[in-house]
Amino acid sequence: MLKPQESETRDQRLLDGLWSFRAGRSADDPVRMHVGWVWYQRTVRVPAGWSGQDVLVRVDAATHEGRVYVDDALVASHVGGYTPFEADITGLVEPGLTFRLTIGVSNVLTNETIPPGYLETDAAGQERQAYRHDFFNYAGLPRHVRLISVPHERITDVVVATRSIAADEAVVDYRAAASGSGGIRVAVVDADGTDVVSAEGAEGEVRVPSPRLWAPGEGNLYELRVELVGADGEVRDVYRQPFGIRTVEVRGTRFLINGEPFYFRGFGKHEDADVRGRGIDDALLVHDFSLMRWAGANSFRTAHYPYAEEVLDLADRAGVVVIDETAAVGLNLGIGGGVHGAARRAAYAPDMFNDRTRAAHADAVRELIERDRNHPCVVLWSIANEPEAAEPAAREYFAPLAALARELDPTRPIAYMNEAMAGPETDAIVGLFDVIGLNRYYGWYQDNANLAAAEIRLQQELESWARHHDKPIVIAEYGADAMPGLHSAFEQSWTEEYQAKLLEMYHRVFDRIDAVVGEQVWNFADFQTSPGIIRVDGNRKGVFTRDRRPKAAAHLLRTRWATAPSAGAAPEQGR
Ligand code: BDP
Repeated sequence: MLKPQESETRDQRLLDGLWSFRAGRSADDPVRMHVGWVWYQRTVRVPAGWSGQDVLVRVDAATHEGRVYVDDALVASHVGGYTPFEADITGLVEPGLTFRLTIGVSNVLTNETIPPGYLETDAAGQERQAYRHDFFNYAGLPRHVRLISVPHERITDVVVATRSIAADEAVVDYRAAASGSGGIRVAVVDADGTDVVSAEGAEGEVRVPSPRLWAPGEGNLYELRVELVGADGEVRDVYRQPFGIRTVEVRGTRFLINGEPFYFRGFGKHEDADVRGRGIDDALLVHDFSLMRWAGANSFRTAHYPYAEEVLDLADRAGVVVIDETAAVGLNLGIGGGVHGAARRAAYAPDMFNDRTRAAHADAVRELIERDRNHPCVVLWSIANEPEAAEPAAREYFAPLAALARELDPTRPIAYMNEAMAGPETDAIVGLFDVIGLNRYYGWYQDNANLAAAEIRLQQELESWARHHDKPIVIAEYGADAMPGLHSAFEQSWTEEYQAKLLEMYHRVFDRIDAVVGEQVWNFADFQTSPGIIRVDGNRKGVFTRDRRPKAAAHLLRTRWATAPSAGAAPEQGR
């Protein structure tokens, strides 16, 4: 789905600001723990200058299900909380006049939604939303709502991908879709605004001379200017799609960007901050990126859902590498509030994660890839976080999803993030993927406050993965909770020293294992979760506090990462 933009033929208004708000049930129902529908409403005036154009309304995210009404007419409904949807409302509104825009949003999660969850009724008769993922179920409208003006005959999709690169020329494939009868014409525009090459037709290739590659730390971008031209030669629509010229490939145990081995240094993140919850905030976004740069990070993972498109736009520009994840987190009955153990029943079953769950998961994969595939920052799709992966039925569940991701995007590798209950010999699905993503907590959930034992077990396990699978390993999570200001001279969990020492121990092990091509600490910053006995006003595994102040661990990372020889190079490894 195209991100809205202004051009010679297009316009948009962000409908940000305060809307009227009502939770769907009784007024004393505390909104924070509300389960079900809430309603946002405002009056919108369609700009008078938009006459003759089609008018769309686009919701960047309605978490987790949204319904859009223009006056009394339902114009769109959508399930899936982190991907956009839009409706053509041309026939219902008039330029210069106002209409009433109402958006209903439900936060309910079931076995058949992505992410999954379930409803419980407590002893007081109160219905509660329970879920198997470790972050607060912030819901509602966390991103922009837009009113959009587009020509009636218009460009509806653009896909750009690098086929090959060489010093003197890059070959870039493109594909555009349009409504109406016009023809497509494209031009590649460089950073100075100069057309470097052009082509005609809805699909084809362009050869870019002396390309300036997008690379880790170098956010070099081009634009593909796409024009829809009528039979009369008149330009009906113009859309400018930013893109980067770069290749991604997995070869043996190496992850290559532009043919060069890349080592991921960075974080699993969250869209989370005090007061605003998951709401988009440009200042926070810029601040997070500068803190990542300060720490020497070259990458992050959009744990555990697709982030706002603006996040990826900034990563493109900053040359920050992204592992892009669906919201499929919690497809695992063996994990509860962070504590891992054997599940008592099958996860993939008609009354649990079933065919409808998989259909919702397929939608999540499709909508993620269709939204984000033009971003050069995205180098790897993560189609699930910590699903049950040892049950043989996991293979049946995941094989079609992996195939779908490959079909939608043959240019990027795919992964899922594994948790420890499915080991190198019991994981039934790892063979479907190109990269092994591991989330490991030796020294925290296992061997707490015993780093010597944790080091031995971590090393043994990573060696075993490397022995059994010829694939690159990215450690997508490792870390420990730390309460800022808590210190100890002893090996004492929850202290800042322990968090830093644990990371240091992991780094020693990573540097001994050749197949490890990345380390992403869990988490960039402390974040809110549902209340629980192992959470202290949220998860404290951040190396920054929730208000973005560094703990001791952040300084340790800066020492290791900010001195790395180049943006993408591996640290000094015992290779
Ligand atoms: C992993 C999950 C992550 C949790 C983390 C933790 O992927 O979402 O927050 O553990 O327990 O299992 O801190």
